[in-house]
Amino acid sequence: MVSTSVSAEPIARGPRPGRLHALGGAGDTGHLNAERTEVAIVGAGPAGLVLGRMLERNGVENVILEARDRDYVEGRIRAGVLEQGTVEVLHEVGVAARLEREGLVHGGIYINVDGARQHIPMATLTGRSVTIYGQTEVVKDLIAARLDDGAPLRFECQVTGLDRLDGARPVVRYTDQTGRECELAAAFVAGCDGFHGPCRAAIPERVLRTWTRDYPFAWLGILADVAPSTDELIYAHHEHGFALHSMRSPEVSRLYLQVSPDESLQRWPEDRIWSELATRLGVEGWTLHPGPILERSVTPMRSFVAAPMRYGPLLLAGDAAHIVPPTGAKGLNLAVADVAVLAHALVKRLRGGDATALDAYSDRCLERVWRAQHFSWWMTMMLHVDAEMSPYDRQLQRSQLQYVSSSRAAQTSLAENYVGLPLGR
Ligand code: RFL
Ligand code: PHB
Repeated sequence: MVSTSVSAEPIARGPRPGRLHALGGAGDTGHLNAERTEVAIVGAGPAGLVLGRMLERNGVENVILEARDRDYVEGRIRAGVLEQGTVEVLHEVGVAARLEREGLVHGGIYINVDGARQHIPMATLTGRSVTIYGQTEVVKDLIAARLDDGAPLRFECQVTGLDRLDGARPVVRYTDQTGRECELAAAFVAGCDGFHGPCRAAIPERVLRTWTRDYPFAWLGILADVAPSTDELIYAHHEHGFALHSMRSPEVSRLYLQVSPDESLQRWPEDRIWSELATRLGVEGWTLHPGPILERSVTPMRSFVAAPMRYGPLLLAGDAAHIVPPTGAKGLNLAVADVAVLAHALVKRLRGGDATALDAYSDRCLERVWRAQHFSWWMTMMLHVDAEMSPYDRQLQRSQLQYVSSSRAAQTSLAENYVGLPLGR
C-alpha cells in the first residue's frame, strides 16, 4: 500500500492548520512520505533560518530540512562579528532582543605591526560599527523564534537529492530521522546547505562556473573561560604568524593562531597555545590573561565562488555558493545579505507575480560577494606569514602594513569594507 501523509513535525510546536499539503501518488517505494510547500529550504544554518523567518513573516509557506540535530546546530562555534546590516536584518525579523542586551558594539579594531598596536577607529571613519555576538547565539535565537511560531523546522532530515529542477515543480528527496525516504515538492528550493551540501552539486557542471583559492594556512581557534584582555579585537601580524584576539562576552574570549593546514591539535597543549598567543599578540605594557580552554579546533582557509547562484527554481545562498577565509569576518554576514535579497525577491515573485528581482538575484549578490572576496583575501595576505613568499612579496606586504598603520585613507578603506556595505535589496 502506498502511504501518503504529511510528516510528523518532531520539533515544531503549536498547530498551523493548512500550512503543508499532503500529495496524492507519493511515489513507488510504498514508504514514501510526500508533501508540498511554497519554498523548500535545505539547511538550518544562519542562511536557511533567516530566510525561513523572512518568508514566514511575509506569509510565504516554507519548510526547513536540516541534516543534523538541534544540539549540534546550536553548538557549532563559528563567527562572532556581525555587520550593522546583519544586526538590522535580525531586528527586522524580530529576533534581536537578546542581541540588543548581550551584543558588544565595537567602533574599532586594533592592528599589531612590528610589535606596535594601532587603533583603527572604524565608527569615526565610516559612521558604522560592528557587534560581537556569537553565531551560536544568532542560531539559537532564530531556532527558538521559529519553534515558537510553530513553523516547520525538521532536524535530522538529510537531503539526498533534488529532482525536476527543469520541470514545473522541483522535488527535494530526503531521509527523515526514522530512516524513511520522503519527498517535499515546492515552487522554489533554497540551497542554504553550506559548502558541502548537495544543492550546488545538483546544478549541471556545464551551467556552473567556480573560482577557488586555497591558502597555505589554517587557524587554530580556542574558546576560553576568561575575560578578554582587550576592549576591541586585535589582529596581529608577527614573524611567527598571524594571531587574533576576539571575544564572545565580557567573560569569554575567542582567540586564533595561524598554523599550517595539516597541523595536529596534539602538538598544542594549553601552555603552548597561551604562550604563543602572548608572543604574537604582545606589545609593551600589555598582558594577555590566560584561562581554561573550553574548545579548540583547526580550520583550513579557502576562497570559493560559484556562479550563477540560481538554476531554474533552485537558489543558492550563503556558504553553499561562496566561502571566504575568516580574516575579514564576512562569511555569516554574506549569508544574511544573500537571503535578505532572496526573501524579498521570492515574496515579489510568489505574491505579486513579479519575477524581476528573482531574475536579478544572482548578479545582485555576486557584486557584494566579490567585494567581500577581495577584502577577505587582502586581509589574509596582509596579515599572515607565508614561508614560501618571495622576498619581493614580503617587502610588498611590509609596505602595505605600514600604509594601513599610518594612512587615514588606507584605514578608511579597511574600515568601510570591515563594517560592510549598507544592505540594498
Ligand atoms: P552553514 O552555517 O554551514 O549551514 C548549512 C547547514 O546546512 C546543513 N546541511 C544539510 N541539511 C540537510 N541536508 C543536507 N544534505 C545538508 N548538508 C548540509 C548543515 O548541517 C548546516 O546546518 O551555512 P550558512 O547558513 O550559509 O552560514 C554560513 C556561515 O556559517 C559561515 O559563513 C560563517 O560561520 C563563516 N565565519 C565567519 N563569518 C563571519 O561573518 N564572521 C566571522 O567572524 C566568522 N568567523 C567563520 C568564522 C567560520 C569559521 N569556520 C569554522 C569555517 C570563524 C570560523 C572559524
Ligand atoms: C571570531 O570572533 O570568531 C572572529 C572574529 C573576527 C574574525 C574571525 C573570527 O575576523
